Amino acid sequence: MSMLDPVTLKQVRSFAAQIRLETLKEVGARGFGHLGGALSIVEALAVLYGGLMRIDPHNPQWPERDKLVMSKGHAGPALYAALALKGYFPLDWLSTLNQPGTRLPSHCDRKLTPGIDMTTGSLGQGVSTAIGLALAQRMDGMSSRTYLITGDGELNEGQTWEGALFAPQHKLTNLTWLVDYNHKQLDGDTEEILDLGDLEAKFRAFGWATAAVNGNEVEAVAQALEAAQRETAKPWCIVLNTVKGAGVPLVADIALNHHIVFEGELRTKAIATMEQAVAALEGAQP
Ligand SMILES: Cc1ncc(C[n+]2csc(CCOP(=O)(O)OP(=O)(O)O)c2C)c(N)n1
Repeated sequence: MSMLDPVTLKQVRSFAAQIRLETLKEVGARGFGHLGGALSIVEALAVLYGGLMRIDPHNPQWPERDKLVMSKGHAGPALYAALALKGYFPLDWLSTLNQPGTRLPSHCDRKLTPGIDMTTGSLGQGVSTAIGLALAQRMDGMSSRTYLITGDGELNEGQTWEGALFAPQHKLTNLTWLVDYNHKQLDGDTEEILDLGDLEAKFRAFGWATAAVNGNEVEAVAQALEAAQRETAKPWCIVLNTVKGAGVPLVADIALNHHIVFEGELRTKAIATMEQAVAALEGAQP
């Protein structure tokens, strides 16, 4: 069933706002974290977990499920917020983020957190593991799919380009790669460090079916992901044009917002603004 009807889109927009709010509260409880790159992928997570992926939150190990590899593992907090809101684990786990003994570490760990399909954090490696999962799904005759999220700075890793060559050669139509093109990496702009240029054209040249969309707009993301599901010849790469810190101007306006201290007035104001946004969306008409 398409996610593009107005009622579903309204629900997904509301889900995105809730993911954003819970991410702020979660990182706020720890006082610091990778906030910028967690916020930029919220709409993608809202579409994936808000209806696009075939999943069962009450059975996280369901063999027939679609899988997600969050290769930019430092964005775990946004994914944890989505998983908690879907009921994979209690919401109050979120306040334990990155604390000693937590089941929600700073970076994703599939052995600790229900709903995390792959352990990540060493950038680049998730491309290879996602390809392995997609190949295995196909070899096992499953109709399930694998979704991969990488950063743009992450594409500095040569391993990612090996995967970019491999997947089209093997016609991995069950693999969809989302690149979070927020133009920022740890310590500067991608254009200054290693310019990626026209990323969509690069992936097309490697043999992928592609789209470049506003990655912070749920309708555009849903449209592209649904097109990828219909594809029968190539894997899809969706370039998400996003803003690092999207949806939270107080964070987006910080030039180096990769890993920030998030406490005091900044935390209070950002959370209060997001609470208002959640309330406004809940009352909105489709
Ligand atoms: C192999 C490896 N090298 C370095 C790091 C440290 N590191 C963590 S995040 C990051 C920047 C990633 O930038 P990008 O992929 O653009 O992420 P985003 O801006 O979307 O958060 C770096 C260098 C790492 N996690 N893994």
